[in-house]
Amino acid sequence: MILIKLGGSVLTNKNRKYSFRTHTVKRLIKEIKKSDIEDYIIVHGGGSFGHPGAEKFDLNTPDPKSPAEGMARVQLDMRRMNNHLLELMLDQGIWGISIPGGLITLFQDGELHELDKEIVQRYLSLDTVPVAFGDVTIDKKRGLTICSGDDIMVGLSSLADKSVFVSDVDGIYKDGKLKEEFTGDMLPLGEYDLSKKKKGTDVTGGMNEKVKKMIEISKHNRTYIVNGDKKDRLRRILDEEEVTCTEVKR
Ligand code: IP8
Repeated sequence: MILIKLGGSVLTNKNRKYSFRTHTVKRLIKEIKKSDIEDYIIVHGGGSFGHPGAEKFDLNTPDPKSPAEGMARVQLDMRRMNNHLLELMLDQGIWGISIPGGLITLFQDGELHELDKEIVQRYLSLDTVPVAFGDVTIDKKRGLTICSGDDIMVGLSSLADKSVFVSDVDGIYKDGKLKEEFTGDMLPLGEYDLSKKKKGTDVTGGMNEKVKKMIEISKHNRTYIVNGDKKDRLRRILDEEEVTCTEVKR
């Protein structure tokens, strides 16, 4: 079983609200289809659909503004984004099933508390491809919070033997050098190691938070980050071929 996280930075143009990168996403779906993998789950992030609204309503803080309206708006934006992806998958004969993060998770003070893996497994057993995504969800303390695609990856990690994070960078840099392997003791990343690309809003913590979650995931499976903007890298990593990437290890 392989978990594929399609990051918001490859699915959308993060500097332009609601800008879905149809051409790139079509290619990434083709790469998945062309690869030899059979059982996989797709997870995606929020990009310029989820993050601007989450920021506007402070949904990732203990004290959101107009929480009911914020929840309704951001949930709608995320479902629109998910629909774009599902449509492109369907066009290529991949039967994706929408799994909103808000319906399979429960949070406790901003941290993932529970994730219903059984729902995901049942869709898998029906020969479909579950497509779970970052969302607004219920928080037992705060009322609501943001569930990132990375939280979903953590929650599903015990089901998989490999996790692939598809991003817009070649991997993780330390002291300006791309690392083939990255371990927890190399954190935190310095200013110099973070991508200089302008990324738009990101309410869920940026690269340091992502890498911490990847380290958590690597307790259960082999965990990689690869550049989805470069042709064929996703397919190569899925097929266990040599490719530029970083493997994250505990
Ligand atoms: O892009 C965030 O998911 P992420 C989801 O994986 C929302 O951090 C709703 C902003």
